[in-house]
Amino acid sequence: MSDDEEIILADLPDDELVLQMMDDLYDGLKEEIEESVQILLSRGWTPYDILTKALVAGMTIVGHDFRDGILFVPEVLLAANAMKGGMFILKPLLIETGAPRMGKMVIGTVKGDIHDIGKNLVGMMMEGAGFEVLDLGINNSVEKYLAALESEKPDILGMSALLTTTMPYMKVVIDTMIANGIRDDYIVLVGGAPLNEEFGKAIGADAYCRDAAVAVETAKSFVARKHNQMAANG
Ligand code: B12
Repeated sequence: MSDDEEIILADLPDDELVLQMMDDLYDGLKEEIEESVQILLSRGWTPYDILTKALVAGMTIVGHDFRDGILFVPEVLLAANAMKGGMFILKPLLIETGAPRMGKMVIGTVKGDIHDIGKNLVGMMMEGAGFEVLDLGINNSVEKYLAALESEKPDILGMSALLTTTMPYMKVVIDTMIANGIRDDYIVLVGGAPLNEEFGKAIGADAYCRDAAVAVETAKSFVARKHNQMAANG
């Protein structure tokens, strides 16, 4: 196909459309991403499959090329913006599952860190699974986390960090919770690309979750355990 010939997204079969979406995400084409998301929805794709198989998969490629110095911050910002366009369409659909209220989560990215795509995904998936989610946004200080715990009384605190320089701040938050005698009142889940299970253990979190699906499963099992304990204690 020549360059000036426009691709009609709706004419592409599913597999080609998904590949095209990865290209469009890479090029930061928000409108095309939004259109493709709508096309896949109209073809019966589940919001979850669109999110994971097209958007998250596409963002992974962007991530690799950013790491390797092929893409730079402005391009990645455009890609992130295109991804957000797609997520904005999917969010209400993911939430619309009518799942019973499972519990409440306060989630935020730690101080010094402005990455929020993964955190937003976790929040969306948690809402989709029936959790009430209060999103504190990015760049959260220990004071902001503690104030939200105090006012919202959630079951779960979720912290996100994407930088090796900001991930230690999670320990600052947990240590302050310990010092204030409130650590055990909450289930603390942590996540973000540079983290791993050992790090989660070392800083005293209840669990590290590698992705949003694991976050939902982990949250469900911890909340169930907490409710059982409460029932056993009368
Ligand atoms: C997009 C992006 C950006 C965008 C962010 C846009 C936005 N609104 O978020 C922009 C361009 C702004 C950006 C800026 C920077 N970035 Co950046 N960025 C990325 C990139 C390419 C993708 C991150 C992403 O969105 N991934 C997709 C999501 C879906 O995945 P995720 O975040 O990992 O989240 C999943 C899991 O980790 C988990 N999870 C995440 N959070 C949580 C929380 C909880 C509670 C749970 C349970 C689970 C969980 O579930 C999520 C969903 O499945 C990564 C590369 C990478 N491979 O991660 C670099 C990366 C994180 N960035 C990096 C860097 C260096 C920077 C900058 C310092 C660059 C600069 N020189 O200015 C700045 C930092 C600014 C700051 N102070 O924060 C480095 C970090 C390296 C390091 N060792 O610390 C990376 C790894 C790229 C690289 N290899 O060099 N970045």
